[in-house]
Amino acid sequence: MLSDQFAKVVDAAKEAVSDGKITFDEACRVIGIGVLAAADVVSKLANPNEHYEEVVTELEAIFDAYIAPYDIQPVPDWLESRFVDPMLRGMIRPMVTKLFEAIAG
Ligand SMILES: [Ca+2]
Repeated sequence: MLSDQFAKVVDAAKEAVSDGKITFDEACRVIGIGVLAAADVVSKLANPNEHYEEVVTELEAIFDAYIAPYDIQPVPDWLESRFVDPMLRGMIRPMVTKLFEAIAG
């Protein structure tokens, strides 16, 4: 399972929400750490392209579990649920795609 290798991303997400709120900077930081962790995982896989969906799914699951439920400060709720959450979540797949292009070829 790749999920063990994303433990540091879960830790970063938990730390960001430990005060009961998450700032936009914290959300971006967690996503950045997630992509770095993915780069580390992908670079160690023998057949990385077989694990593309798994990597995307892991990162989206962490986003859904730890970032989406919290109010991102200072974004108003209506804007967050309609725009900011989908935008941040939507960044994950293209970032992982670029990562695979760069590492897996
Ligand atoms: Ca916080």
